[in-house]
Amino acid sequence: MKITGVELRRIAMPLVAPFRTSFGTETSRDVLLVRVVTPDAEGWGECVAMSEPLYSSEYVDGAAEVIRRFLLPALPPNVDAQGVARALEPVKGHRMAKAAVETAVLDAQLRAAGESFGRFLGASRGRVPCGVSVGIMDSVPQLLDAVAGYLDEGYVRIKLKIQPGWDVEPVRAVRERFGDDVLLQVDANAAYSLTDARHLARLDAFGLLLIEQPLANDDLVQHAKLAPQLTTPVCLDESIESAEHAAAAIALGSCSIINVKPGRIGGYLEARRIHDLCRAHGVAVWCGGMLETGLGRAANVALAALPGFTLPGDTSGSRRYYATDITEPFELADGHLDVPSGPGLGVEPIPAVLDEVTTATEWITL
Ligand code: OSB
Ligand code: MG
Repeated sequence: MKITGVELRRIAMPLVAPFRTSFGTETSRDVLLVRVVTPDAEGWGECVAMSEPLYSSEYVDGAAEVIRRFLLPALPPNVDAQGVARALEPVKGHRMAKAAVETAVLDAQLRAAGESFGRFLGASRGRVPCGVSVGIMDSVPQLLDAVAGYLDEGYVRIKLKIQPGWDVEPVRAVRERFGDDVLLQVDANAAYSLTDARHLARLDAFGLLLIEQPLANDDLVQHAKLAPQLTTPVCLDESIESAEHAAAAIALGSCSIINVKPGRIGGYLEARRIHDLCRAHGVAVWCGGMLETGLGRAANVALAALPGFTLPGDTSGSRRYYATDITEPFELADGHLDVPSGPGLGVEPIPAVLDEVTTATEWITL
């Protein structure tokens, strides 16, 4: 496939409510979109890097810089999606930037071929069950109202963001109010250390599906020491940046579940490799999210439909984060989202909406 040029587009998407985690509070999402243009089709990739390097080392200005300065110049004149990672291999890290480029190339390739992401990746279902990630709140009553609203909307699983000082009490309150049948899990975004093991074991009483990333990003060994001290299964998010990390985590016993975020690990092809690896080892995977717009959401929903994704993902409806999405909104039906079936991502940006939220565009001729 010959790429004639690439547009880097920045959009500012206000959130319907502030989203607070152990690493910060977001009120607006600053998203970098990559649009690859070929003679036959165009393709979109959404970069999941956030404004600041607090979730991981990448951040959106840095991603734009590495894409324009190092990644696009490294692409050969003719490239398909499978060749992108190989061409970009000499550049270390920057997986979020690489994922955005690869996804845009894959989208263009699939649109030209008339094949959907779901079909290409190996989706085995037409719709996926949806969970929702619930931020840290100022008070427990406020949290209970938020959870009640999401359960009313049909979400089949609740994930509570936790941090020291906001863990056992909110979990207990949600269990007491909504009962033991609610699928419930927590996400610490690396806010604890191994010396907190006995405190974290207090969560064992609440029958959680999992605890996500309790310890630091680079601490596979310490997670392996923590896991046997908890009955709550340990799930890794930030720690897993590649299939190699996933293999190491499984071998070390650092986790028994993995949150697969294509953006974090370099793209959907690597995500499928992690899915296959985990499936072979009996390790459950689920599809995480990074507050994606409809473009990134479409691809995540397709991935979440693979057979090894046995737990509900953070694949919520568009309005969980955005009053107006840049694509037709994803809307829950019976707690599920449909996997788009059209070519490529199967969704398009709505030009007027896209223009309204655009803060900058840059055209790069290849
Ligand atoms: O740790 O899963 C995370 C959002 C931004 C950065 C990290 C995380 C999250 C979420 C929200 O939990 C997932 C989503 O709904 O998109
Ligand atoms: Mg997480």
